[in-house]
Amino acid sequence: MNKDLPGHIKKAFRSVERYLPVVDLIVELVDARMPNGSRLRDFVGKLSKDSVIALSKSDLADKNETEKWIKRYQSEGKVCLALDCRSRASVKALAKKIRDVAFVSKDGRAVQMRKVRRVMVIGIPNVGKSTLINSLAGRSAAKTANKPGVTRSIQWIKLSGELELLDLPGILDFGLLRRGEVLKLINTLPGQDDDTYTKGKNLCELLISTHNTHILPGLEDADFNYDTFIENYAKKMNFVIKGGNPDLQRATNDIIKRFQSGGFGPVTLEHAERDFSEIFDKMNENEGSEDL
Ligand SMILES: Nc1nc2c(ncn2[C@@H]2O[C@H](COP(=O)(O)OP(=O)(O)OP(=O)(O)O)[C@@H](O)[C@H]2O)c(=O)[nH]1
Ligand SMILES: [Mg+2]
Repeated sequence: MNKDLPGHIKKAFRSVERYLPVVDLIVELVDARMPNGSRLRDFVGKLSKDSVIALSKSDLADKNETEKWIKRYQSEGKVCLALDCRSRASVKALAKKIRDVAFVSKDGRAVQMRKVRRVMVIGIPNVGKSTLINSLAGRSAAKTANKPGVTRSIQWIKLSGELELLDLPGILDFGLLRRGEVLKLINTLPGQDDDTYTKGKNLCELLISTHNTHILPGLEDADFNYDTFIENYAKKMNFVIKGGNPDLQRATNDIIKRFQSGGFGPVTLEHAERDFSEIFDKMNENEGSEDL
């Protein structure tokens, strides 16, 4: 475990270890806009428990790509489904899967050994864990907000019947932290406003890599250059600073906010049929190229 991780994340790791023996099922929540890039694959893999992969924020992701991700995880033997965690109707399918997996033994017979079945929801910060739990429970039992690090303490939330869900703070492992610049695009790391230039540049490069160039004029240019692109965007939007120069910072923030809030329509930044590891690794090298 990284000794530099924030206290509540270290606590979350300890809680996973502590509660694992009494947990029957893990719901691994990943962001549908970047499924593998937001997945605690190694960590969850080592826990040796039945697990379901749920793709959160699928309302913000490209539906075709989400289908491909589901097929990919299913072909790897995983139970997987896509959700809008804010919608009770959307999480119903997950509630059914949880019951199927948690209450039916491997040979297909109903499990009766213990009455209460416990489910742990694991995922990176701000992926939608508490929102999902609230929708499953049908009430606002867990605190939520659109910033990473909202859940600080661990709590069991009782669902109707014999299910209990564990809401944990978000977890980040070494592999994901190494790709911090990529995670900032989906608003997962605290202190994200420090280098908007890098974020804007990375977002545009990923939009190009995933063939989302129709979103903004200039992205499709064969000799795409971020500095020229963002200057043109600021001019077009009439973002100016004193003296009449284009406001590049405002332009960058505007693009990032629009992407994060779904303002460009559904967009997926990682394709299931291609390995994005190299592209993501390179994103951290874009760091701090220019002062805005
Ligand atoms: N559009 C959309 N927004 C979602 C979805 N799930 C969660 N959100 C939003 O994402 C933000 C973060 O949700 P939380 O449930 O607090 O996330 P968390 O994983 O519990 O975050 P931490 O406790 O900080 O680790 C909130 O603004 C939610 O409304 C979803 O499926 N679609
Ligand atoms: Mg939470």
